[in-house]
Amino acid sequence: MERSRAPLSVAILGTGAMGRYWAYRLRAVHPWVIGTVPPPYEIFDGHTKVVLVPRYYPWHESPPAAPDVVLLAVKWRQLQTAANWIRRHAADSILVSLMNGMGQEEALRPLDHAILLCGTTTAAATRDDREAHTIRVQSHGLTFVPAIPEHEGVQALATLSQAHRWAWAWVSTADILQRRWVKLLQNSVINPLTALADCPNGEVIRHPIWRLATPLLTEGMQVAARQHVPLPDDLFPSIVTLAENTAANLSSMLQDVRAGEITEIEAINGYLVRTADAAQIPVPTHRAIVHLIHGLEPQVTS
Ligand code: KPL
Repeated sequence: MERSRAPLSVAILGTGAMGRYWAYRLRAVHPWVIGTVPPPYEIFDGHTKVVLVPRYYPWHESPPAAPDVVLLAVKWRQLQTAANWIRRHAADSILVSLMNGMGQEEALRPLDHAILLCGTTTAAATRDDREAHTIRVQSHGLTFVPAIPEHEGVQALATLSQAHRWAWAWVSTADILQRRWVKLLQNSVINPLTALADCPNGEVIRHPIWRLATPLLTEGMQVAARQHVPLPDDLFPSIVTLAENTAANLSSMLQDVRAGEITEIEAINGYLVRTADAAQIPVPTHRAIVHLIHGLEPQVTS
């Protein structure tokens, strides 16, 4: 397929809250958005309201050219749809995944001719319950992406991110691995516990269910240790701080449960259980949590 002539074209896969957030954050480079919800999108960022009308292509429609960069901002349940789109329209593009959880590499393995940069972000946005096209920016946070200085395209993307102040930090692969594990362990505690207690992040630390936080973290840290991932000493207080800093937020898992959708549990606690099983490490609390969250999801009948 003919490549786009723009200096660096970006396609954002996903039109949920995070897809729209990235369309807003990267608006200076006019990214296309691919998904199911057509623009206009209303973005509330503090007291500022922006109406965004990016170029939009539904999943089934072909874009005019292959994008140079694909930013994966889909939910896990749409990863297969995204992978199919990439296979058809962006087989050689640079893929940047900022999805929660782990296991993207395995899920996207058939596309191993593309460069996959798995990063992590603390940017957060939520969909407005009343207005389907509206999102609220909760935090611009910081985004960490693995730097590959020897790759020309990745280098061009890094330069672009700096020029437009996206707050993307380009760090070593070892650094990113540690950051992804920290995020995984944080999400493995806050997300399912808020979903089970049906409360915002700030309330869960005072809820009786928070007693499960310590066993969840202890088991998760054992799995990380077996993977030789060094972790900071202050992980438990950092999780409490994260919950406090995002106090009014409904975690992404709670949002999914309330919307009656399949959650990301398999990419978070489920990933920990599978990794632990392979290393024969007992993780009974994570196993129970995965089971309980599946009980809150819609039951798929075949
Ligand atoms: O990443 C999050 C999520 O909801 O997925 C946190 C940090 C817990 C914020 O809600």
